[in-house]
Amino acid sequence: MRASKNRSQNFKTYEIHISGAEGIYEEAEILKIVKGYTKRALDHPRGKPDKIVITIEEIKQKLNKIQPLPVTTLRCKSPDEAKKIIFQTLSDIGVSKKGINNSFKVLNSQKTMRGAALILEESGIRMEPDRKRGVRVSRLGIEETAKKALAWKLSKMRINTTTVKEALILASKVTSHPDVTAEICISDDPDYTTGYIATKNLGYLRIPNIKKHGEKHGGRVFIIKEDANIDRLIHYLEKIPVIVSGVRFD
Ligand code: PML
Repeated sequence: MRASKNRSQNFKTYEIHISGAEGIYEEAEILKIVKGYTKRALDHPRGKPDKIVITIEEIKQKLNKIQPLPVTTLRCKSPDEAKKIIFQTLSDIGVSKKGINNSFKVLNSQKTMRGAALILEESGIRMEPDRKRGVRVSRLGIEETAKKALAWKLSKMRINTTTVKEALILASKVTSHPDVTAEICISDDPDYTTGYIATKNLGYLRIPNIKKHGEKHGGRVFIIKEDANIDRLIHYLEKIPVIVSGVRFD
């Protein structure tokens, strides 16, 4: 689902991103999911969309199974502290200052992207072919038993929400690609102030107070290997179906 609205300013019309969602579901669930996605788009805190596009595609390929990243919520009291945590975490895994600063530029920009930016870990160069659109992670979901086990685990941590589950599934797909070093995410929802940084080894690290309440900026940055094969990476993120499985009740 993709919801947007047009805004006119200085005789120009801009499309503003309102909300997006992706999933892999059984055919029997389609009506329920479409209703939920439509409601989500119409009620979004970023505003009322004037266009909602819902695309339903049959997946014919075999689904690739992945494990979800382990979840940790860090202690963080302010956006300044969040910045320090992100800086330290990324420096420790070898991301350059330039790479980190360029990532913050994208995340703090008022021009919210629909998809994610790709930033090289050493040179900090942006690599996504279309900067307005970004790379849109698609074809991702969770198996029914894994979904129940994940809900149970997250409930114990008091974070069993759709927002957390969807972000975790997305981060698990993104970091499962060997060319991805880390993902940083700040929600573009003005009411949602928890973000995260995710890596294959460190897991999904939630960062409360990553931005101030009411701020509309946000987005996703995928920090990638300097020699990443960009076409293959984008193909994996956008087209290869991946499903989270094997979550255990323990
Ligand atoms: C989003 O708005 O989709 C991003 C949410 C990021 C954080 C989710 C969490 O609380 O773990």
